[in-house]
Amino acid sequence: MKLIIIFFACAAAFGQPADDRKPDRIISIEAERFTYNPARITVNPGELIEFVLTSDDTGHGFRIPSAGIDVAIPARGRGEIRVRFQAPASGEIAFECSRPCGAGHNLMRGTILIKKASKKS
Ligand SMILES: [Cu+2]
Repeated sequence: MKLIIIFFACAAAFGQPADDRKPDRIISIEAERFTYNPARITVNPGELIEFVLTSDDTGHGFRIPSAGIDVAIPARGRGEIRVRFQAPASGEIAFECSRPCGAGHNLMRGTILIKKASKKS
């Protein structure tokens, strides 16, 4: 029983990207009412992405529901927040603002598109 618990504890630990790993790609996104720039991002399958998030006005949020990511982006002039995301093998991943920021808050969304793996000939 103990072994099973240890196994799951290790699996959970390895499931999160360790801080000393070098990201495959660093992508800066600027949030402003009520959009992200860029709002559509294309990455390679399986890449470890580090997002650098800043705001050009008020505080915003950055949530990737399918990855369990939800961080607050500080208001303009208050710095940046970095968050890592491991791209899956395929698909389209939605992200959205998670901090009420005004009338267009519910429209503040974006997409991470995973490139199709190129077939070897
Ligand atoms: Cu918002």
